Amino acid sequence: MLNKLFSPTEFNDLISIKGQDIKNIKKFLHLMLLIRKTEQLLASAKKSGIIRGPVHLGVGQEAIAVGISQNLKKTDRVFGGHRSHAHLLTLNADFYRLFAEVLGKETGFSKGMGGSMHLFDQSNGFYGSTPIVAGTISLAVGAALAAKLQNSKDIGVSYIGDGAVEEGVVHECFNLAKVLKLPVLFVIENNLFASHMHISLRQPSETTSRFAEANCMPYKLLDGNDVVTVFQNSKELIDNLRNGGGPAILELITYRWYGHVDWREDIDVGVARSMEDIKNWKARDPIHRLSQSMIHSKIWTKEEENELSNKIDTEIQIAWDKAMNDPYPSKDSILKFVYSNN
Ligand SMILES: Cc1ncc(C[n+]2csc(CCOP(=O)(O)OP(=O)(O)O)c2C)c(N)n1
Ligand SMILES: [Mg+2]
Repeated sequence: MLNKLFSPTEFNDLISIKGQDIKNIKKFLHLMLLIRKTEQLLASAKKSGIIRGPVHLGVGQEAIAVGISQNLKKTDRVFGGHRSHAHLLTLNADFYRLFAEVLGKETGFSKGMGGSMHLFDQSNGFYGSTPIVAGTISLAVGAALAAKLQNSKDIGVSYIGDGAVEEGVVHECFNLAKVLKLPVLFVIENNLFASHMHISLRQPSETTSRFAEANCMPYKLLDGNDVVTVFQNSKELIDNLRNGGGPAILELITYRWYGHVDWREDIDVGVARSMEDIKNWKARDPIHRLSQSMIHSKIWTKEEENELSNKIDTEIQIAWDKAMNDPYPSKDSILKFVYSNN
């Protein structure tokens, strides 16, 4: 199983959808496509210079946020990092406000003052992202503590990368969450790279969930490109969290198609990634695997997929044009929303 997980040529099987709610499966496909296309548009706008700030794209990793989020409530508290478009969009598919944010417009998720790496949408459960690697994990633990003290049954979710696990605060958080038995799910998106460096050059093992054992926590290590696997297994861990079972780690093996930042696919090539690897991992595309499985089970046709794809393209283009025409924040809003004397 483990070898298979890391071998790009061996893990492109169809996804098992037998016994699943078809409505859910269609929703997974819709959301993953929407997130993919939103990020692809960001990639091309970055390439053409319209977007000024950096964008860290998670194309190829969509199944993780989509699978987990179907088990979340709006009152749960989700925290992300520098690569968090999917974490937010799966809770609130308002790609228009993401476009506006990335373009620095006042209609954006953070009123145009945060950009791609400072996203915030509390009413839908997204409590924030920051570019500081592992910068929000302690906030997720704090939010889980609050939820526990409020007897609310809400949970905290912390999305971190395999690189973030190398930050000391992560281990303090694992420890504290366990000792206080907090309802927090630590999701490790292991895409095998931190910036340009492969995990084998940074850690003694290619997996990170071994730290769950050190902290006596339940954990699962799974194929992050299989949305149904992610959905089912996160459900099990989340149900346990809500019932007072204490924190858990979910490590998901995946791969990002673009380089560390912005639109270049090959920015990491020559450092540690080969074009061959990228090609093989693309064969493990979480969207294609799901749509193929749906077509195979006759709950979906290629025509329906094309129709959905065209519909999303149109919606995204309309949203992008609207965001492009939106105003920038006024100067006095800087004093109102960035600095506060409150
Ligand atoms: C505290 C801190 N150290 C270093 C950086 C520079 N940096 C930005 S992203 C990144 C790699 C993060 O890798 P990982 O956690 O695996 O996330 P991924 O980029 O793979 O999604 C680094 C080192 C930073 N932003 N913050
Ligand atoms: Mg990584």
